[in-house]
Formats: sequence, structure tokens, C-alpha cells
Amino acid sequence: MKILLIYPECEETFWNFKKVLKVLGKKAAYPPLGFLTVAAMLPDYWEKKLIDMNCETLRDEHIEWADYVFISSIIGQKHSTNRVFDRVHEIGKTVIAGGSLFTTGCEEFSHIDTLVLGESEEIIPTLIKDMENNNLKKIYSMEEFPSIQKAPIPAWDLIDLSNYNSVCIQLSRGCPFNCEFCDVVHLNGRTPRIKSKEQIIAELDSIYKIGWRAGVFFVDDNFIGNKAILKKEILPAIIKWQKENKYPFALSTQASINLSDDQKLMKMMTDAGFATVFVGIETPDPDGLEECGKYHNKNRNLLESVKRIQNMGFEVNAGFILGFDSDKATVFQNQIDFIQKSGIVAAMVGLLNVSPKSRLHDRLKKANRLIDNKNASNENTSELSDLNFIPKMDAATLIDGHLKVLTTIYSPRFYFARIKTFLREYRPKKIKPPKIRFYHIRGLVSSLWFLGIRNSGRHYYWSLLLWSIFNRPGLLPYAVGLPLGLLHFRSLAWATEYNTYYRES
Ligand code: B12
Ligand code: SF4
Repeated sequence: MKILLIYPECEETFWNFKKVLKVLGKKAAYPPLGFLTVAAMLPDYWEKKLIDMNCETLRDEHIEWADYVFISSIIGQKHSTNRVFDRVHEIGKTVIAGGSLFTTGCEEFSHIDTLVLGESEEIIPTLIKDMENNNLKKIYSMEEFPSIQKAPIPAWDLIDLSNYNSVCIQLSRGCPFNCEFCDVVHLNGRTPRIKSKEQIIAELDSIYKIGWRAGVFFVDDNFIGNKAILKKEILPAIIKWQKENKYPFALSTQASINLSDDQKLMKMMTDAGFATVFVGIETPDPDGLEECGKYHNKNRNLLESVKRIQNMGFEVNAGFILGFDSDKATVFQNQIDFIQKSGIVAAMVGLLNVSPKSRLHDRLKKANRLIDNKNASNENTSELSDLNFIPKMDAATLIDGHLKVLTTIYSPRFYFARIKTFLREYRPKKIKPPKIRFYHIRGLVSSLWFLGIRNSGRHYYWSLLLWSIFNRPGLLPYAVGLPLGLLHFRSLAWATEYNTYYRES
């Protein structure tokens, strides 16, 4: 049996660092972890080919070669997914699709031959049998969340890792919280399921053995969902492994803000080599936090929490949302002020977006406030994206306010000021510096050329470098590296600006 696995193109979003990746000589930020996990569950005697359209062009010959075509997508790949599906059908092949795009929005994809909804570890054996007997069903769905300990080591051999900026692995699925807008509880449940320490070490070994020596992103919904096992088993095992192997990987992950309350946990994480953490802050306004049920962010000084994490040796990236019912006209300036004071350099500010499988969907449906908009997205970066609910605030004010936040925080003046604020707080753990690689040199030259010479805000760049040399000389590599993100964030702000005016005209 010949299986073609197609990973469609990712749209222009916060996470699509195309411009930065290009200067670093990379094609995509991360490999498609879910798909590689699925591929590893298929029989060895089947032939498999994976086309990540973010790295290479999908050609008709690829599709003609296959007996079946598998597609894996999340919401930011919807338009490319539809185009791929049409082409595969024109060529006359059967499509089997899975991933969160379909799990949360399967009604929209009833034209696809076979949909696999939810986590697939317990579905794949039946799927294989049905494919071999030519007896495919329309829908396969999980009855209950499978044990994550059944997840195999991803089939890394199907991709060229050098195309990617960072590798992804996963320790746990699920999050103990239940924020109103979030569909993670539907996708992965509220009780975090966690891999064994042997399993995660085997995964680290697998990427080490194929020569990877750079970033590893733990894609958990909330890495600290089960703190007790982390502290007792997992982190000690990762610390030991990293020490034995001389810290080959710089680790990053996603966690809730209560990480800042646990000094011991933060210390263990930095000892394990974690250096970056993405946190969902959403809004500094307590009314907004109350409304979306993000109680763990309430009744705390959020700025202090961020600083505590930075002081412990993490770069903090964070997500922010505009469009809550409680948002007042001041929300835009408040978000800007908070982001600037926090030193969160990579701040992802999105519009509220209603996932069909969230509590927010149920509430707004009852209130008749949903808009049937198949192009909905939490970012306003293309004419295909739009709101999918009626906000309390006037919609045009919301869209304009979102644009104002983006163009302000991604302006050179604000961006470089944030880097300085961050470097003042940042106390990285001293780990042997990584071996200099070609892409580090490319990064240095690109930073000097694009930000120091060609950028209209170059005086901010040079002033940051000088400041760093005199005040935080040990952090100079960060003062040179972090500005590169501006190449991406500026283009994100411009795309939003273009789209806002396109819509208004
Ligand atoms: C890692 C991650 C990312 C990475 C993706 C890296 C990569 N190339 O894989 C980055 C940081 C780039 C990212 C970006 C975004 N993400 Co994201 N991300 C995640 C996260 C945290 C984990 C995904 C993951 O790797 N899981 C581990 C693997 C093993 O699980 P899996 O992918 O679900 O795969 C399993 C099943 O789905 C199934 N399966 C998957 N594919 C297939 C295919 C077939 C044929 C079959 C049979 C089965 C199958 O089998 C697998 C094993 O059980 C999820 C949260 C979540 N709970 O899913 C959000 C999530 C997927 N992201 C989300 C969003 C909204 C985004 C962004 C749009 C955010 C933004 N505005 O910028 C962007 C879009 C990027 C894009 N692709 O266009 C949403 C998607 C909502 C939806 N309904 O689709 C999620 C669910 C988070 C959330 N609740 O908001 N994301
Ligand atoms: S803490 Fe994050 S992953 Fe957990 S429910 Fe809230 S938004 Fe979703």
C-alpha cells in the first residue's frame, strides 16, 4: 500500500515566521508532529511519503503515486487544505483526514471521504484493517481519550529535519483549566495524560541519534498540568539526560502563569534546559479574565508573575485577546501598556475567535451572537479572515483597535524598548553555549544587515546593542538575535493594516 501524507500550507499567522526563517535558511518553524505520530503507527511494510507543503511543492505525480492520501490540518491551514482536497479528488484518489481542524469542525468537511476525529492511537489499528479490506467508513472517532503512553516515537525519517527551526515533541495532553474560549478540553480533556519518563527519554534519544542539536519545543497544552509527576519523575530524568549529553537541546514549552508561583519547578525546568515559555495572559483586565473563566490569572499581579519567570531564566512569550464583552474603549491602550512593561518581546495579540467546540460557542449561540463565517480567524491578516461573532463593542472599533495595538507594539521604537526591558530582568541559567553553526552566522549577518542597516528604525537597534554592551554584555547574543523577530512581526502588522483598509474600502 502506498500512502501519501500531505501537510498543507500554514497561513500568515503569529506563528508563521516565514521571513525570519528565510534569513536563517530554514523552510518552516516546526515539523508536523501529529502527522509523524500517525505515520509511525502505520505498518512498516506500507510505503510512505510525506509532503510538508511549507517546505516543498506538492505535485500531481505525488498524488498519482499514492493508493491513499492522508491530510493533517489545524485551523490555520484551512484554505490550503480545501485546495489540496479538490486537487486530490480531481485526480481520483481517496482522502483520509485528521487533526484538530476536522475534530472541531467536522460538519464543514462532510465532503471528505474519511474523517478521523480526535486522538488516533486507538483508531489507527481499525483504520488499517478497513483500508486493507477496502471497507473504509466515513467517520472514525475516539470513544475516550487514549493512553498517551500508546503514542509511538514519531517517524522522523519521513522528513528532512534540517528544513525546520525547531523539533517538536509532546510530554502530555490536556489541561486542568477550562477557559471559556478554549477547545483544548474538548480535544484533549481536563485530566492531563502524561508519558512515562522512559518514553520521553526515548524520544529525546531518537532526535539526538539523527543528529539534531538545536531547539526542542514541548507542544503540551499546559506543560505544568501535572506538577507532581513533573517534579518527581520527568524533570529529574530530563536533567540527567541533558547533563549526560552536554545539553544538546534548548527547550521551550507552553504553561499557565501559575508556573511563577513555584520556584522549585522553575528551577528544575531551567536545570533541564528550558529557556522559553509561552503563557496565555489574554488580558490584564480582571473583568475580562473573570468573563473567560481564566481564574488562575486573576487576583495576582500579572506583571510581577511575568518578571518572576524572567528572573528565573525564561524568555516569556504570551498570547493576548481582544474582543471580550467586558472590553472597554481603554482596552487597547491598556494592552499596549501591559505588553511594554512586561518585556514580553513576542506578544501574540489576537481577536477573540469562537471555536465550535468551546463553552463560548454555547453561550454566544444561545444569545444569537454567532456569525456563520467559515473564514473566521483570530488574526486579521488576510481578506479571508474575519470575526465569527457579534462583539459587544462596535466591530469596526474592535478591528481598528486591534490594528492599533499591533502597529504600536511592532513598531521599532516599542519593539526595541521591550527587548531592553526584558534583558534587564532576564537571568539565564549558565549552560555551555551551543556550538556555533552556520545558521547562527546567517542570523548575525542578517540582523546587522536587515535591522542595523536597512531598517528605518536602525538607531533603536544600535542603541540597544550599545546599551547591552555596557549594561548586560553577557546578553549581547540576545540583543542581536531578538530583533530578527521584528522582520516577521512588522509584516504581520502590515498584513493586518492592509486587510483592515481593504475591508473598509
Ligand atoms: C504545537 C501547536 C502548534 C504549533 C504547530 C507546530 C506543528 N507544525 O505541528 C504552532 C506553534 C506552530 C501552532 C500554531 C498555531 N496554532 Co496551534 N497548537 C499546537 C498544540 C499545542 C499541539 C499540537 C500538537 O502537535 N499536538 C501533538 C500531536 C501528537 O497531536 P495532534 O496534532 O492532535 O495529532 C493527533 C490527532 O489529531 C490525530 N491526527 C492528526 N493529524 C492526523 C491526520 C490523519 C490522517 C489521522 C488519521 C489522524 C491525525 O492523530 C494524532 C495522534 O493522536 C495544539 C493544542 C492541541 N491540543 O491540539 C494547538 C492548536 C492545534 N493550535 C491552534 C491554533 C489556533 C493555532 C494558530 C492558528 C494560532 C495563531 N493564531 O497563530 C497557529 C496556526 C499555525 C498553522 N499551522 O497554520 C488550535 C487549533 C484549533 C483548531 N480547531 O484547529 C489548537 C487546538 C490550540 C487551541 N485550542 O487554540 N500550533
Ligand atoms: S489554560 Fe490554556 S490550554 Fe488550558 S484551558 Fe485555558 S487557554 Fe486552554
